[in-house]
Amino acid sequence: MAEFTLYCFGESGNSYKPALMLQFTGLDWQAKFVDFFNGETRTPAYREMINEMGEAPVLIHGDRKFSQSGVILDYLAEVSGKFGHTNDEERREILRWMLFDNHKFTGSIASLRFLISIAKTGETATTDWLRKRALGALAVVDGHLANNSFIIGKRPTIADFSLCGYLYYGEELPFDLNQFKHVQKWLDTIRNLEGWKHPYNLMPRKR
Ligand SMILES: N[C@@H](CCC(=O)N[C@@H](CS)C(=O)NCC(=O)O)C(=O)O
Repeated sequence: MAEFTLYCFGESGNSYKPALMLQFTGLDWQAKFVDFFNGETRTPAYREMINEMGEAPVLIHGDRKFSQSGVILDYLAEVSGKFGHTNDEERREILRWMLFDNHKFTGSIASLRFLISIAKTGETATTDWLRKRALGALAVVDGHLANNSFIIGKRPTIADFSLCGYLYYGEELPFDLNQFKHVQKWLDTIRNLEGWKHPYNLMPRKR
């Protein structure tokens, strides 16, 4: 039995964020498959036993349980001593970018990918709105990375792992990432860090 268990599934970029962190830190972890596509996260049992919010990821460490990828990343930085802040200013910068990620960046990119590539709704007023919002948020991050190798400067932190969570899904992304040159370079740099794996090689899938 591994020290850490991550409830996750391959298609979940939000789960990929802590899975990547577990991978980069070298912590002893195992994945526990969540059958999202058959409704597991919406069952009363999941909400009662695993996560009242009805979401993956969830991290189990001994008798402690965490949900929300940002909280899990923060906890893993604390227990591993890696990829976290070294002072209060960095702590706030990391928090600032992870909040931006959860709200506007992942919030729009993940929803757009779900509608177009998984639910296959076709183009609608909702996807049009989400695409504009996703591209706007990507432009913000691209502009920031024009002057910074990583999100809070010269070294990777949990803010990078949070923001990059959905960007390795290639053709499932319903927009052209090539227009964001600095984002592309940053993704390549993260891809070259020791231990990097694609989400589908890191987390289980059943489809
Ligand atoms: N803000 C949350 C988002 C988690 C989330 O939306 N998870 C999705 C999978 S990527 C989920 O489990 N959805 C379940 C549902 O909507 O029923 C986080 O960062 O952990």
